[in-house]
Amino acid sequence: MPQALDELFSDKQLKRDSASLQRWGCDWTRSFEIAPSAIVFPESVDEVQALVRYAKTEGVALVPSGGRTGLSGGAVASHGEVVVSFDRMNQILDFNATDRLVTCQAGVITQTLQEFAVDKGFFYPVDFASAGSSQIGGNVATNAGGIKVIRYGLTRDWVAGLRVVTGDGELIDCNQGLIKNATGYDLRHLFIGSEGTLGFIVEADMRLTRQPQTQYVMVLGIEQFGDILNVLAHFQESLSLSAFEFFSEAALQKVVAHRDLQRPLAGSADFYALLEFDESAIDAAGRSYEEVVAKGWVGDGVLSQSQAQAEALWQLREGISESLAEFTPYKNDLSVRVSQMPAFIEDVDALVRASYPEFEVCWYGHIGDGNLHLNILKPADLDVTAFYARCHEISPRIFEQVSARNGSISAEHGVGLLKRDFLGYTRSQPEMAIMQAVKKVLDPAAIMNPGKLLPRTGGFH
Ligand code: S2G
Ligand code: ZN
Repeated sequence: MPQALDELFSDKQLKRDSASLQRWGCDWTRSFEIAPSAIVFPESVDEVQALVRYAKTEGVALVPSGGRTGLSGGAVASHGEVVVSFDRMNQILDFNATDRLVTCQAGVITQTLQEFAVDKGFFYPVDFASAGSSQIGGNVATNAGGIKVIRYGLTRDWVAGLRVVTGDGELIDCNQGLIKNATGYDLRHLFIGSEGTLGFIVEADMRLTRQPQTQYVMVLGIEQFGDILNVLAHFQESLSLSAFEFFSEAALQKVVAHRDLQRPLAGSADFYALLEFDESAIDAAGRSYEEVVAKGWVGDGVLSQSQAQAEALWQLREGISESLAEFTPYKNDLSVRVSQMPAFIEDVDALVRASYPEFEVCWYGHIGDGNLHLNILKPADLDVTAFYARCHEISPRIFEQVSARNGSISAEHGVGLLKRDFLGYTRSQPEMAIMQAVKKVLDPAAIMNPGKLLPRTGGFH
């Protein structure tokens, strides 16, 4: 690696030892080789710009690295790239109560922003299991969703301003935190979800909202996959939900065993719905509960009686991902419109059961916003390469189902390396051509996270 990195960064900002290369060259995927050439830790926007200008001149590939909680290989460095960690750009730079805006450096941990907002009497509503280690820059770069999308939307909806360093080393300031700004293309939304392939997010002006009322949680036992959506529709007739999640009995067994938790109900069911709503909706929720039981959709249910119990019930859902990790799951993160969900679930569940009779399947996810997480668990006696090959074989057939319903082959986890070659199941050829053209404009030397998100067109793979 040219020595110029040593001129750009101090010793404490530059690592080449193998332990560091392994630690910062990966994300939460486990199926890619980890082989960066160096890890750099810029401490300012100027340093990021100087690095990108050097990389553009020298043709050095750069991979952005935040909390490294990604699930699609978006932050994986396998080809000698230089990993750009934002761990040291982790300060909250500004807060304005009137504007309800917090200006964060990219490396601010999501939970830090959530706690900062509460301290100031506000609320940052985007939340998910990895919020304790994910970073705002990565949340914006992947348009992270999580468990409150049904009421609060996605990260995209909370970005009021963005500072980005493009592949030319230019610093672009998008939207300046304005509520209204009708002056042409909103480039903010081009960078949000671009997974570091168009530029590196260095600062974000994040919006805050009012703190919610005390929240109550219900977990309901449901036998038929399709009835989960009947329950969703019925509750939504009489109250506004802040969350509507689901998980299968198989997923519940894994999380109860892994975290030594209490099961939510006396008996078991094939599926469980977890609902969260405001204290003021508790009577309406009680009535809806009785009605869905009377309709035969729900067998049993529990309502949290305290904040502690609400959190314990949430653990049953939020602990699933971590509880499955030991089974090296092959993950699919799918979405269709909620109206398409019942038929889609039936088709994909039948296909998965027929395709993987020998594999254990765990379903869970944010069904209230049309997002299913399908995890196929690796049998103990099957090696990971053979297991992933078997799963990869069937993925196209699952994606055909998704495509037939105009769904997404990656609802919230991004494309990265894992879904890159399947992008055509969700994006049209003209769209992908436009994305390639935009990439050429913003990253002319193809150094910004090359090989990620966009299918290969020759050059860096
Ligand atoms: C979830 C977390 C990542 C995974 O639990 O909602 O997005 O393991 C997931 O699927
Ligand atoms: Zn999720």
